[in-house]
Amino acid sequence: MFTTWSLATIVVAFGIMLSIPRVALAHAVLVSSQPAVNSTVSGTEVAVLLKYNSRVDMEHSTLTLLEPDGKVEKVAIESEPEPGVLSAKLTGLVKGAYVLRWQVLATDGHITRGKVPFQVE
Ligand SMILES: [Cu+2]
Repeated sequence: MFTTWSLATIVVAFGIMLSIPRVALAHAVLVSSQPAVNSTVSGTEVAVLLKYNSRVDMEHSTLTLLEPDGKVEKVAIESEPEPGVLSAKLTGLVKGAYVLRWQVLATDGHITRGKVPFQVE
């Protein structure tokens, strides 16, 4: 009995999971980034360009940078060169591993977040 019940629960749960990606299509998803995910850049300054699949609200979006020494810094979003694209500038970079974390508010009112790990040589 218990096994049958569990299987039914799993099937229902899986059905719900399958329906989520269709809803998620309305959210802002990162299409491309500069620096690219897992790329290596050089120099102390890097221009950031994050491109999303939908319009985002620059005022309610945030960028933070996890630095090689573990410090987390807020990064100012400079401009929205075109709808769905955010630009920023990273300065004072040193050699090491960084993670740029983004959180954006899409025009559908949903917040999405993600990260862009990259290396500075
Ligand atoms: Cu959405």
